[in-house]
Amino acid sequence: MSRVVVVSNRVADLRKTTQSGGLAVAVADALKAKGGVWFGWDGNTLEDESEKLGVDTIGKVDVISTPMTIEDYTQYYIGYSNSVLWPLFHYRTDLVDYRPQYFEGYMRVNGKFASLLKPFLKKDDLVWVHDYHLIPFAARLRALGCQQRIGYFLHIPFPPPDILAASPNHMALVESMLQYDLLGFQTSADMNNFHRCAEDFFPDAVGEDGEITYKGRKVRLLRLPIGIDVDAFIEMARSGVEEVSIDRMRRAILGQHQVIGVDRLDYSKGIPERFEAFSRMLHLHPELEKTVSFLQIAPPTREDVTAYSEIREKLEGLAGSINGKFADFDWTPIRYIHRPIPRPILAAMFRASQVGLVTPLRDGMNLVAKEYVAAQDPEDPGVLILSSFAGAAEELHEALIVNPHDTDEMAQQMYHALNMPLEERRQRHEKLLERVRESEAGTWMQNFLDVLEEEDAPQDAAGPV
Ligand code: ADQ
Repeated sequence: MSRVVVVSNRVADLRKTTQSGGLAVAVADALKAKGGVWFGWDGNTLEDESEKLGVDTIGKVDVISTPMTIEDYTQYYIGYSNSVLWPLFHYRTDLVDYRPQYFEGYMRVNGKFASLLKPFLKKDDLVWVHDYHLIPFAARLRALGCQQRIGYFLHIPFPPPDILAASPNHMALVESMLQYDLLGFQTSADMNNFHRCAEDFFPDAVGEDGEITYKGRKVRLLRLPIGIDVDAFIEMARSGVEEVSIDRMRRAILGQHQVIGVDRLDYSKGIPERFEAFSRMLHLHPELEKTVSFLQIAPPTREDVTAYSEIREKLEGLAGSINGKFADFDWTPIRYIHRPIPRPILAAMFRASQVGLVTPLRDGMNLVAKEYVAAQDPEDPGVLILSSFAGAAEELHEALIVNPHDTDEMAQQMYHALNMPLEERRQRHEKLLERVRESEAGTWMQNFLDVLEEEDAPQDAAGPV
């Protein structure tokens, strides 16, 4: 098979065990096993333009990384990617902070990245571009004359036409996506939304059977839910519990059930709604006093974006007021940790928790849902409560599915989960684990690349957009 070149905004540190971000976790797991090249930003910003490319080999992966200027970081990363595209694609038009210079920066950085990568590309490489930061990347590479097959996977939701149209650049975004050979989406809903956008915005785009033809170029569409390295996670959860540190943590909660939530600190994850629902359950069921606590682990991300510092303040206030209302000398109802936690400890914490709360307001997939399932002891598994607005809900039907906007329903389902008979828990868990295995990280990657490689002859470039 051809060499795989992964392109993402940020290259992950393949030596670290504390990646907190779905793309970093899933792609790192799959690429480390398979080998290839990973190209992206190294996480550093510089005052001035400079091309200090870093080239490093970690195991079977060649990592090529570049810093970016502060202006690029502000306009492309903080600006267009995270203050326009992220809220827009999560249906939060109210949070979109659009400025023309953000889009200029976005296009500029995609162009710079393409020029930096081009000298490293070989004729038969399969180029696999990831996520919303790099939508125009194929168009930029094509403009430089690159003829390789280029695929794209969107890790976040794709919105319907009337939401996408809120961005002044919606036509350019969709037209850029039509420059790829293959487009992968997390769910059929996302794929259908893209299809509708292409047909609504471009009457010349002709779509049928998972394909769209536009200006003589054919792009294939694929629904391919992302997954985790299941056996590695099971192993981590099993062996981690024996570690002294975890045991100490478990003893600290002895005699109590634990509900757990683990997310990057992001407004899309529905964390305040979850705190409210936990508080509502304690209010409705005073008999639960001192018998259950809620552990929320949420490391801050993107703190340069105002909406993220606001959510942090909001959560700290909420946790404080709920604890103020219910806590006692020997009981803290909500424990809130906001730093990254090594994955083996995270896995063990999942296993030690009777309920996993995964209740985003909107989420591409949500790997935490799959990790929680994999981490459980099959003999005495915990219960997953899952938002109907997470991509994972398209697969994980045996979870307790909730509407995260409905505090009462979430409170009731949490109570139901805490009291669910063992037999029902086992049955649900068995089925859920089967489903989690169907979309493992390794198979997900292989399936994408197999389809990307399928067409033998590269298509002619349709020209830059
Ligand atoms: P994210 O929005 O980052 O990913 P998610 O899929 O849940 O969301 O992945 C988060 C990952 O970070 C998980 O592997 C989790 O274990 C890890 N993590 C979270 N908190 C952590 C902590 N405190 N310490 C260590 N690790 C932590 C984006 C999309 C998702 C999509 C993924 C993958 O938003 O919808 O599922 O990409 O495509």
